[in-house]
Amino acid sequence: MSRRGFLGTLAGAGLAAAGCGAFPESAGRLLTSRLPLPAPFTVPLPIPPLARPVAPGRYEVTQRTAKVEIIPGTTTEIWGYDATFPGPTFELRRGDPTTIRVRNELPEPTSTHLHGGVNPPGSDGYPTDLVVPRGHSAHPHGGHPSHPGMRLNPVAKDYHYPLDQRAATLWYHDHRMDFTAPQVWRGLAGLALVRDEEEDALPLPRGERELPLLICDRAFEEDGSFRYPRAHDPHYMAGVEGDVILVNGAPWPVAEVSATRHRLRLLNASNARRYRLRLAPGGRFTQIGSDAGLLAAPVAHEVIPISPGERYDVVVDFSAYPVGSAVTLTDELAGDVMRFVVTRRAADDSAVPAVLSRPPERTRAVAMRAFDFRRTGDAGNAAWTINGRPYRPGAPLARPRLGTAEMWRLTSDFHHPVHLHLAHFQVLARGGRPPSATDAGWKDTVDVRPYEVVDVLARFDGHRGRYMIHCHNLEHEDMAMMADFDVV
Ligand SMILES: [Cu+2]
Repeated sequence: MSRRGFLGTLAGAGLAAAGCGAFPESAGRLLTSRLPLPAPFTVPLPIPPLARPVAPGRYEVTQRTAKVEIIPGTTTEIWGYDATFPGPTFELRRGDPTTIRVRNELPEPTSTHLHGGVNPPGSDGYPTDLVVPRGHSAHPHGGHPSHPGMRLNPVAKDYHYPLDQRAATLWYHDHRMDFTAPQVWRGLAGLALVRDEEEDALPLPRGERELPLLICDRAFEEDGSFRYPRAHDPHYMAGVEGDVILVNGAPWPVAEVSATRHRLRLLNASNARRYRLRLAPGGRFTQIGSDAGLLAAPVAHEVIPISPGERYDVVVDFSAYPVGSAVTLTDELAGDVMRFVVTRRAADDSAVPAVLSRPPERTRAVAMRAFDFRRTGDAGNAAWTINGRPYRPGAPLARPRLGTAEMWRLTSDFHHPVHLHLAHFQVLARGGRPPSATDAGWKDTVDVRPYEVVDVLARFDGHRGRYMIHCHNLEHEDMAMMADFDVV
């Protein structure tokens, strides 16, 4: 179905159900599973495998379908990078340029975006820069006129990452025009950790005490397959939420830990679900990093609100709990996420220093621009738009100059986690007031809540060319809430 076709049929009923009244914290519509679900905290926490280079600075990864056991006793077909969900974790280093060849053996085209990466436009995962699998129609949009900027790369594409950027928790995921939401739901996402000397010098927990936690929700059919609505279903215009919380691909898992500090790299890889993470029976997260790298100094939080696309790099000190304790990572909005069981005492020479890093300074904004994220049109003809416009590739809404900073004012009618490609930003204000403690640091995604005004200072560094600003609620993204900007 064409974009125009589905926009023409949007009824808006789902949005009304999810978004009316006092604006609940949830952003999507719940899809419930049709099979018995496992008891929480029975499946061990998996750690995604590390990607192995085929040569220095060179990786090859193949997108394939696979049958995996997610709900014990059933199998689920996934679409995975190297047939795993999450995909392999890439351990990358600042100053070591890396090429990743992505080979597509799936039934549909893909585009891979390294989220948080400062990459040239040809390797940024533009939504119409597609890797088309062998045997697929040469016109993946089925009769659409070709989009400006559309590129069809047969079978494989090399993504070049200069890695001239600070240590940070990045992630990669599919970004195909109109189909990101269903393709990420099937499993096309994984982590990429950038390390550097500044981070190496810190006495942070490492090795098995550094846990990447990719958190997402899914729903399952009776036969174990992923449950998802038909693409662009207007009843799910608000976004799709599942009733099973997966961490690293396992339902409400459990991890045994020693009574020591652990570094948790939290990523919300959900399509639409927002979380407010807490520790039960109590405890604190010491935040050391944001989306785009280490903070200047640690910040303590009891609750971490995390919207789709955001990362929080935190340290939890399990020595605060008696051996034998269960420490549950919970979501204030929906319940359990995963559990840690403190099994033994152990020596701990890690620490969280009072000074962590020297992030780049803020520079003066040379321009101010406004981006309004809003549903437009009436029930029969609704779309998610930016400044009133549904996404049109090749029609940039802004032309910031390379090497400058601009203040971008983000306004919203609903929950919209706003993501900028290329540019990292700092939150300057929320609703004219100082930002929240959890807004600290350089970021690439910010949770803009209903009727909120969020001001960010964005730096346009690294590369000229075409990039994007979009909502990271993936259903909103697929229903046109994206725009290009050109760095000139
Ligand atoms: Cu949105």
